[in-house]
Amino acid sequence: MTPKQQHAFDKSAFKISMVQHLTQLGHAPETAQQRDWYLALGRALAEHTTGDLVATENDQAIKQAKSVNYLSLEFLIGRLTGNNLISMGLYDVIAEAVGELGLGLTDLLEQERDPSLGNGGLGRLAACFMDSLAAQQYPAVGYGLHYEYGLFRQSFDQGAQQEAPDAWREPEGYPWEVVRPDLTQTIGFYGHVEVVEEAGHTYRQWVPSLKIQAMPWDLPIVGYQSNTVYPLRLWEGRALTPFALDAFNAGEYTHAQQADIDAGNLTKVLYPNDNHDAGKTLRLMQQYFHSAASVGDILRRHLEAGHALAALPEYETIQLNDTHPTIAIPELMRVLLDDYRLGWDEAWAIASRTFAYTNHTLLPEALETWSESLMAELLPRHMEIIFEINHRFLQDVEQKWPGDVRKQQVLSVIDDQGERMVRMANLCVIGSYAVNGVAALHSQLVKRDLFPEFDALYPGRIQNVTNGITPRRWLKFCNPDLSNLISEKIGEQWPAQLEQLEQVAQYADDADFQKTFMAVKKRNKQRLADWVKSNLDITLNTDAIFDVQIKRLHEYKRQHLNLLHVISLYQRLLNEPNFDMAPRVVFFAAKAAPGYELAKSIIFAINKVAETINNDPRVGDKLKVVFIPDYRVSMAEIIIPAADVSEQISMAGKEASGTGNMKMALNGALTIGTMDGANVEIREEVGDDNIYIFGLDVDGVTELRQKGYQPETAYQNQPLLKAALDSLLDETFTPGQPGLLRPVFDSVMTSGDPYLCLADFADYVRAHNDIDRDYRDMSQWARKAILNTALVGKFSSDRSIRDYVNNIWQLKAIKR
Ligand code: AZC
Repeated sequence: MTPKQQHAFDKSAFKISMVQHLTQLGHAPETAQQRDWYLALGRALAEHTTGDLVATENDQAIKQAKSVNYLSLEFLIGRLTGNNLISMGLYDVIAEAVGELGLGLTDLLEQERDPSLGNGGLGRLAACFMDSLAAQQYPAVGYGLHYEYGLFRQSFDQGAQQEAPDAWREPEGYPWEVVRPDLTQTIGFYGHVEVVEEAGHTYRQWVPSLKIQAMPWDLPIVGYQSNTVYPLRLWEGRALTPFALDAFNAGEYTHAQQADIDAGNLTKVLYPNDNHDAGKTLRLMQQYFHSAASVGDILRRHLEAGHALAALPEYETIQLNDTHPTIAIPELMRVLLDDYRLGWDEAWAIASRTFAYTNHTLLPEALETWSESLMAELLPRHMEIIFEINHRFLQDVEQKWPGDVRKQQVLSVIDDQGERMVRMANLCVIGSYAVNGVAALHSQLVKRDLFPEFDALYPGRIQNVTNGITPRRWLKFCNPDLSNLISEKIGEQWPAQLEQLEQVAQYADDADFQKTFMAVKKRNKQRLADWVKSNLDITLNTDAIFDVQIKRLHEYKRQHLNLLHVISLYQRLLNEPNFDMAPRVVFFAAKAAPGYELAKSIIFAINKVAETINNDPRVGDKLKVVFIPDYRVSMAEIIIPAADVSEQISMAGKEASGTGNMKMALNGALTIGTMDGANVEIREEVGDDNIYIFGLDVDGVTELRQKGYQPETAYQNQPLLKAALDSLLDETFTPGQPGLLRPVFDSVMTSGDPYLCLADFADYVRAHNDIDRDYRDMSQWARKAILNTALVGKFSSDRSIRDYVNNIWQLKAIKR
C-alpha cells in the first residue's frame, strides 16, 4: 500500500470485515479460537491483496512491458501474514485493530502453518526473489506447483528422524490463496506422434493418451510499500472429469488406468530431495506438468496483450530455477512447431532467446538426467524435438572442433555411455541465452569444471549473479528490535536500500551503541532460549556463545565436522583440568532426505551426543547441544536473530552459495567458514578481522586429492580428533549399545572421508579457539558483530534482482 492508502485505512471497517469472515467460517466472536481468528484475519487482509493482484494483472503499462517468468518446482515462501502486513505498511494498525477485539497479533500470527513448498536454499531463494521483484516493481510472475503436502514434518524418536506428512493447508483452505479456475489448462502425457498433411506440408502432432487438468492457485506477492502485487501461480493437478474413456486406445489402456491414479497424485507431494536427483517417473511428470502449464499461461498472456508470437522474447523471459523446469524448452518448441506451425529456425529463434538458466550446484548426484526410454514413452514428441535440437547442436560443435569426438561426447544432450540418458543441464545451456552461477566462486567453477567446453563454444553466456536474501523478512520482520535500533540511527529507508546499512559502521566503536546492540542480541537469545525451554525442556544460559548450524543435512555441508568439534570440547572439559572455555550452546537444525541413510545417521549421532552432554552434571552450563526439530522458515526467523556464530563449513567447492550465511551475518552473527560459495564474498565485504576462515580452499582440496588423501594420517596424528572419533565406537553416547554411531565413524574412516572432515579438523578447532578468545572481550565482539550487520548490504536480494535485470533479463520497473 502506498503511504496515502495507509492513511485512508479504515480500522473499524476492517474489524467488521474480520468478524464477517469469522461468521462465514462458522464461528461466533465469543467462542472463536485463536486459529479461527487467524483465518478471519488472513481472509480479511487477502481481500485487499487480491484486489491489488487483479489490478496489477490488468495494468496496461505492465502488459506492454517485458516480464520475467520465474519457473521453479519450489517456492519456500514461509508464513505470509506477518510479512504481508509489513509490506502493506499495516503492521501497527492491524495490531491495534486485533487488540481492540481482545486478541494479540503475534499470537494470531503464530497460528499460521508454514507453506513449506520447498526443500532448502533453492526454494527459499525463489521466495526472496519474488519479494524483491515486487518490491522493485519489475513485472514478474512466479510459476510453481500447488503441492498438497509440502516438505515432511520432522520429529525425533529416541534420536532418530521420523517423517510425517505436512498438510500445510487448513481444511478451510489457506487464507491468502485465490483459485483461478478460468485459467485451467489440460496437460497431456504418453501417447504417440502422428503425421498430418495440410496444404502440401506435413506436420507432426502429439496425441497424448493421458490428460490431466492444471488448475492454478495464486498467492499474492506484495510489493514493499506499494500496491504492486504479483502472482505466485501454483498449478494443481486434477483428474479430467468425466473420465474420458474414449480418449484411450486399447494398447494404452494400462496407461489410462495409471492415469487415474497419477492425475490424483501428480501434485500430492513435494519430492524431499535437496541436491540429489532420485529419478522417479512421477517427478518427471510433475516437471512436465509444471512446465507445460506455465508455458501455456505465458503464451496466453502474451497473445492476449496483443503481441506477435515472434515478439515473445521482447516481452517475456523465462528463468529456469535449476534444471527442474528444463522440459519447458522443448515444450515451447513443440507448441511453436506443431500448434502454430512455425518452421524450425523461426521457432528456435524465439525459444533460444526466451530462456535463461540458473545452476545451483556442482554436485554430480544433483545433476539431472532422465532415461531416454522413459522420456520417449512419457513425452514422445518432446523426445523427437530434443533429438533434433541435439542433432543441430552437434553440427555446430563439429564446425567448431572438427572431428573431436570427445567434445561431441561431453557436450551432447544424450549420454550414451551405458543406458542412454538425457542430460538436462546440457539441454539448458544449449537452449538458453544466459546461464548463471549463484556466487562468484561457484560461477568460476561452473565455467572451469562443469561446462568448460560450453564456455569455449559460447563465450560470455555463462555469467555470475551472486545470491541475496530479502531484508524485509530476514531483518525487519524477524528482528524488530535490531530493525528499530538501526532505524533510529540511519532512518527508515534501509529495508528498500540495504547499502545504507553501511552507515551503521560508524557506530561500531561507540560504547553505548555496542551495549544496545548486544542487549538486542541478548533479548533475541532469550526468545530462542524460551522456545527451547518450553518445547525441548533444556535450560540455556544466554551469556553463552550461540553457535548455529542450520541447513539441510548433507555430508558436503559437514555437520559431522561440527559434531567432532563438539565432542572434543566435551572431552577436554572432562579430561583437562586446566581447560577453560566460554560457555557455548551449539544449535543444529536440519532435515535429512528420507532416503539418505548416512544423513539420518548423522542426525541420530548429534542427538545422542546432545543427550549425553546435556545430562552430564560435570559439564554444567559450559556446553549444551540443541537439535531443534522440524527446521522451517518460521523457526529460522527465531534462530537467526539469536545467533552469535554462523557455521558455514562445507568442503570448499561444494556449496554453490549458501544464503543462511547472509541471513546470520545480517543479524550480527560472525561466520566461521571455509572459502566456499558466498563466504568468499562475505569475507570481502566484512574484512578478514570480522570472519573466521579456516580449512582447505578449492586448490588445496585438489592438491590434497592429487597427493593421495589418507584420513588415517590425521586420525593417528591428532589425539583430540582420534579420541573424538573413537568415542563414536564405544558406548560413551549410547550407553549399553556400543557401535550405534559407527556409520558416522565409517563415513570418514573406512569410506575415505570424501568431504575431507579430518583434513580440516585441526584448523577448524583453531578457528573455534579464536572465537572463544574473541568472545570473552565483549566490546571487541560487539564491534565485529555490528560490522557484520553494517557491511553485508550487498547481499540484499534486491541487488541480485537488479543484476539479473541489468545483465540478463533487461526489464524496466513499472511503478504503480
Ligand atoms: C542450493 C545450493 O546448495 C546453495 O548453495 C545455494 O545457496 C542455493 O541453492 C540457492 O542458490 N541448491 C539447491 O538447493 N539445489 C538443489 C538441486 O536442490
